[in-house]
Amino acid sequence: MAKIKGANAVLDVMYKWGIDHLYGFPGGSFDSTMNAIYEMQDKVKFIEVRHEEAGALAASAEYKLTGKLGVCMGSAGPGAIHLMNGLYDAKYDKTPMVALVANVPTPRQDINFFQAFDEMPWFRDVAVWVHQAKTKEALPVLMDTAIRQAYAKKGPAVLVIPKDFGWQEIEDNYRVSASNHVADNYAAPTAESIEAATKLIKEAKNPVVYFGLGASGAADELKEFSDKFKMPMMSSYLGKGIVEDSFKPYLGTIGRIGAKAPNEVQGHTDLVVWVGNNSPFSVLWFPKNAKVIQIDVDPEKQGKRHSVDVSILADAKKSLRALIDAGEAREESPLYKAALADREEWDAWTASFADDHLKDEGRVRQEPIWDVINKEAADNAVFAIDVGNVNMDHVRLLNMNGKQRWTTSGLHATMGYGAPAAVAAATAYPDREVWHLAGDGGFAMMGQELLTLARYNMHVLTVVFTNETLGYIEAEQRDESNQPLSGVIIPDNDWAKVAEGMNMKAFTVHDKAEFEAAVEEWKKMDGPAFIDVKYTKHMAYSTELNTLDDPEFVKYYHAEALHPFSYFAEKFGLEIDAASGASGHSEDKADALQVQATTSASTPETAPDTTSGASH
Ligand SMILES: Cc1cc2nc3c(=O)[nH]c(=O)nc-3n(C[C@H](O)[C@H](O)[C@H](O)COP(=O)(O)OP(=O)(O)OC[C@H]3O[C@@H](n4cnc5c(N)ncnc54)[C@H](O)[C@@H]3O)c2cc1C
Ligand SMILES: Cc1ncc(C[n+]2csc(CCOP(=O)(O)OP(=O)(O)O)c2C)c(N)n1
Ligand SMILES: [Mg+2]
Repeated sequence: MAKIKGANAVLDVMYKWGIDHLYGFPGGSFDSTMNAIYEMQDKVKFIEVRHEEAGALAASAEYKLTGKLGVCMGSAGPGAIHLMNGLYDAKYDKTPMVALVANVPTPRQDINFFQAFDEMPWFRDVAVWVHQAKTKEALPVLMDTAIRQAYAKKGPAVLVIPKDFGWQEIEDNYRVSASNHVADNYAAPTAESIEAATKLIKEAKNPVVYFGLGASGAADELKEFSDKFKMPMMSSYLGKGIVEDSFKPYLGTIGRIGAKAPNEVQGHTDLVVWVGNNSPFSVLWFPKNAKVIQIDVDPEKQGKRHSVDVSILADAKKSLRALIDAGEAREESPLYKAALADREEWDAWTASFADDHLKDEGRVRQEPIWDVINKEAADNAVFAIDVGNVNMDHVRLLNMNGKQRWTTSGLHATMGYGAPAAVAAATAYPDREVWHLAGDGGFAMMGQELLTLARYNMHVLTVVFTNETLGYIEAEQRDESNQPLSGVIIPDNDWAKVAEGMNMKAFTVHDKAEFEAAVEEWKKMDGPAFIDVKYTKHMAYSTELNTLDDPEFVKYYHAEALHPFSYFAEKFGLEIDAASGASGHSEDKADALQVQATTSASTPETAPDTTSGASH
């Protein structure tokens, strides 16, 4: 019988699952695995990141972008701990991934040896499955199990490899279950649930669709559904990009980062068709007495965020198709007309700044920069988005076409996600353009990964929006809690010099023309480039406040051309119970709504909630 070393067997199993690379960083406890990486370099590419957290975030981003599981590694002790943030990102965004963690040789594990820890308890909270091999023969079996567990439970699986087992030989007769892996195949809806939902759709006055990432395979059905039943559509943030932004009835994302129309429209519906969406902020939205048809494949999600009248425990695509086929076409409702007009005005207002680039104390505004990104990004570009105001700019200003891909750290929302995600994007899609977009604070957290982008000559454009502040938190301190700004300053830096020092062509730009020229330079290049945009320090329009009746608000946001929602309501004959706009909510209110949403069996007869934003 042929023999194979334990660590080689682990990589061999991975390879047989179709995974030909992993992200990592060596350590003494990983000597046997590093040796396997060396010996198997023809099959498995080792992408050497500069921080284990970056490797873990890259592995998480890889599945989010491609649907294929990513693998990362961290050596015993500090290397293992550094993985944690990436593992939590995967846990909260329901992302399959495998982390290989080293441990010191078995005889040294219980004697307080250098970097010897009982690592299993560390990972128990975050991992969907965690196991340390007790025999060398178990290694390939456990790797096969880790991959199956990660896919099945949609989260990170952790395999701890004692160093000595990695060196030792085992018989090369283990079985790999890769060929038995089947893609998710969720149920079709029951006839009863479709009948009940169709009745609600027929009876509703002002129905809307609210979809999320669970609808990602159902873009055509969403559009057909919206068109047939004349429902405006809104999404969670992770729902962005499923339906192209140019589809007018898709208003965008609800929440603090979203645009004005979706935040206003949500407060005036009487029926929500809630599709594959578990947005944590949604407990704050929609009238409490609005009826809900919820389509989700996970029974635990049914009724979690709002009281539900018809639960459809089934796949989004199949359910929407069944509803389209079963229902009668509807006329445009007053809310539908008001919604589209509200969006149109917002689009025109946004576009009006596209060339008005130095309005804010001589620094370039968001719109001109994103106008260039919209024009220059390839039709199949991939966007790696960090965490901060960049999420707001991305969701409001990037016109995605349905073919482009993007990723961020959704629920865990960790700063520093962008650079590792760019590494993953460039690895998974070497022939596509990758745009890494980050604030100065987020970039400073994981900026060392420019070294990785440069070393592997990845065609990634890193754009850093330098506003010299942790803007997302600055806006929250000012708008939400009205407190003095505290701890938000980031001293300005010559970020381009930093990037040049990391072997990258770099530019500093101050206006639209300079930005455009720098982007075009990069597009002609083969590898990475870096642009430091000296960006506006002025915060983007606050949908959280949205107090268009306040002259100070209007002046600060240059919002003279915008109307409050009541204007559109009146114009299209929509009866509204309360003026929409200001949120004025608190976390306490969110908690109260959560309790209401998860405990009420019947729909409470209470006044509509007019909350517009989300306090994060
Ligand atoms: C700085 C920052 C600010 C943010 N602000 C906002 C905000 O203002 N608004 C906002 O919405 N989000 C915001 N987010 C993102 C937020 O934290 C969540 O990550 C996001 O809302 C979750 O989106 P989701 O529910 O669509 O995805 P997920 O959490 O992945 O949920 C998907 C749902 O779909 C279901 N599903 C899966 N497959 C199917 C299928 N085939 N058919 C049917 N159902 C299926 C799942 O069971 C699940 O319930 C922000 C993130 C950041 C980083
Ligand atoms: C690791 C981590 N620490 C803190 C936060 C809280 N947080 C969210 S956004 C943000 C500010 C982001 O600042 P920057 O990257 O400069 O972007 P800006 O909002 O200024 O565009 C902070 C501190 C976080 N999400 N992740
Ligand atoms: Mg900043």
